[in-house]
Amino acid sequence: MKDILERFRRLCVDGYVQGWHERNGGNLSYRMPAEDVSDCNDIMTDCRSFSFSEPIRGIEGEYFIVTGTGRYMRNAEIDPEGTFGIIRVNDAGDGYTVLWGLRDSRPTSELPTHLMNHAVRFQATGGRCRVIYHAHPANITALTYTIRPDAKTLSRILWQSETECAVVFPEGIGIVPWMVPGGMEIAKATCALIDRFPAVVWAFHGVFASGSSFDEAFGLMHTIEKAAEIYLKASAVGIINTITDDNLSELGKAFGVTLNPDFLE
Ligand code: 2HA
Ligand code: ZN
Repeated sequence: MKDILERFRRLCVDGYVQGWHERNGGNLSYRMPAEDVSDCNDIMTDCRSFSFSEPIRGIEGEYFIVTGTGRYMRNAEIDPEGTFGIIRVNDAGDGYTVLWGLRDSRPTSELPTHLMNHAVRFQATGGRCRVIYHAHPANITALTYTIRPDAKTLSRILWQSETECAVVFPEGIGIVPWMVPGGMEIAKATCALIDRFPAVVWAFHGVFASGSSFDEAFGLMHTIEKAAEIYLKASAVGIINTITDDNLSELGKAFGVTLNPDFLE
């Protein structure tokens, strides 16, 4: 299999092994640079075309690898062609063509969120962002039942729950209150936050994480989930001390990152 498809598959399997992809939960997309497109040229053929419910700006003519709707990350190992595929968004940005894979399937129900997030994150990162990853990790989802859906509250809890967090996501993490998944409305709500934050939590559902590489997106998801796990464990026993705002400022200085000043006290 092509190297880029192998690397895409590896993240699917790694997420499944973490327990983040029950049944058909979660989905993944990757914006292909020109070198990946030319490497995959010999396996791509125009198969089927579909329309979006409304045009999506900023990704016209782009190629993506995406997981399929109803498909299980668990099966990426044994059935890559049935689990994910390559699509090209048409030049008008109002539909796409499947070029490889997605056998008997279509792209994920969260395709609008993925593609709109790619458009926004591309701008926000000067073109570096390539990966959008949605997963259902248990601890960060559980945490959303215990707080108001507020980015400052969530970001401070995570920063204080694991020393690396403030360095990994100094901007903080966004949160969307509960909404019906799978459509344009939740896509727009997520996009409104992902220009400022590298990841957005969906209350009572899961997380959308972004990255310039599979490592970065997976690592961000992993860091968020681990911090949430530590917080829930510490809360269950009783938190009597924590990482202070002075400590957070010291971390920022030591690692040369600017923590979101709105989230410091
Ligand atoms: O089932 O995760 O949000 C795929 C999903 C929908
Ligand atoms: Zn989901």
